[in-house]
Amino acid sequence: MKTELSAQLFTQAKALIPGGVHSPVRACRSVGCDPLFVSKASGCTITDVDGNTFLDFVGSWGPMILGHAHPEVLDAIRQTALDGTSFGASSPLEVELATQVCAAVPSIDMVRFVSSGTEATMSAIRLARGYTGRKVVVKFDGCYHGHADSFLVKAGSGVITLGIPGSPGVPDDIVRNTLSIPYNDVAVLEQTLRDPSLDVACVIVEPVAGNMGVVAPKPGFLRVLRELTRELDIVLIFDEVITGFRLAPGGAQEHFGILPDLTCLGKIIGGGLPVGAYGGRREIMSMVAPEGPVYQAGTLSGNPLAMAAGLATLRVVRRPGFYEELNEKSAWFGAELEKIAARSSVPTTLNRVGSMMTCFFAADPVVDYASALRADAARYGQHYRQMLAGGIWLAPSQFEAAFVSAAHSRQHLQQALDLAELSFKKLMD
Ligand code: KE4
Repeated sequence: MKTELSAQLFTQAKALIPGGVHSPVRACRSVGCDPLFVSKASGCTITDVDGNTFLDFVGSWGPMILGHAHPEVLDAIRQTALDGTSFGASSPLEVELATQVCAAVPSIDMVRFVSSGTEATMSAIRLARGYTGRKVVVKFDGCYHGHADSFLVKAGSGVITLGIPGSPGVPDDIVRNTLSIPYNDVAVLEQTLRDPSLDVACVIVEPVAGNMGVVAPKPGFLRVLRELTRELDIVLIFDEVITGFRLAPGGAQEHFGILPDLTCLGKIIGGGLPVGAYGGRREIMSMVAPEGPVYQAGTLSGNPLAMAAGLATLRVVRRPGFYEELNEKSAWFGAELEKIAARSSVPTTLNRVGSMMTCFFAADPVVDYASALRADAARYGQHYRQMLAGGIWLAPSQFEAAFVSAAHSRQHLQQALDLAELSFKKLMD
């Protein structure tokens, strides 16, 4: 596979940009190769600057549920751009998208748009602290909520991949108010939330974790979390930046029937453009400036192009049968992958919820951060490189999710399965 132009660009990039990338996981360090530079993408394929085309299972880390360059999304962006790209003032599209989000997500009465998932989650915990007057944020090991200071303790996603247990530059007196406990452990959860010495403002959780690889909540985990936080007047925040409009129109909270107090969204609601959102109960959201005292602002919040791309995306996902078809073919794909792994005797565990999944190179179940870290990341790296050479674009980390999109046909998925079978065989050589 020719990679000369990517190599040249990477050399240039490293002189100008830290690590040569604008987000650490893209550097592909944990999978032992240099990043390829993308020139274009369409449907379920992505093409690099050297002309190599791949079947894409990253989907820009979740936003591209329709596939890339969907004609309705492109038309919406194109038409909107003709009337200008940013006003720094209110415009009709932000009201329309707010209407769609509030109608689709069961727990959201009011919503505020921002420009990234990180902005959404950092604003949500500030709001929870302002609403309760308390300080402590409880999160879960292996869950990643973006790179705001308060979250960088035992985070998932890029931090696991880079092996940074937190991060330099985060003052102790910030992370002193963040407690990270094991995911799926109701005993530790109850003990923590009932600890009278703790002044817990909120719990933030990925209702399906995607950033230690995909890890589903054990039966009852979310219910107990909801019951305890309600009993103790602790704000429950679902970080649905990945799961929002991925698992269902109403995200994980619709999928599991558990309603949080606040929800963070991102990725899909921007249709590939920069959008994040946080929303929830009116009595909490009305605390946000200028209606209330909790300050949050953003130059490009509600950007018309991003709103238009998000609206076009939600129009398509709302069509009858969209999720049924996506989830059915994802289930088929996951089941076939499990059969291939079993035939190849490569120790793997497949965790899948809807169209998000992770094939862990681990023999035992992966139910939390500690068990995820027992996966063989080096073997994942070998698999990654073999699949890339065969034309399959996977997440460059064992601790991320793979996504199936509406643009993946059964033929595309079968092509990926055939290559996975070859790759597994090589892993056992
Ligand atoms: P952004 O600030 O990257 O838009 O969103 C942060 C975020 C918040 N919450 C969840 C559940 C998330 O998954 C993310 C970001 N996801 C990662 C991939 N797992 C983004 C990829 C990257 O960091 O480059």
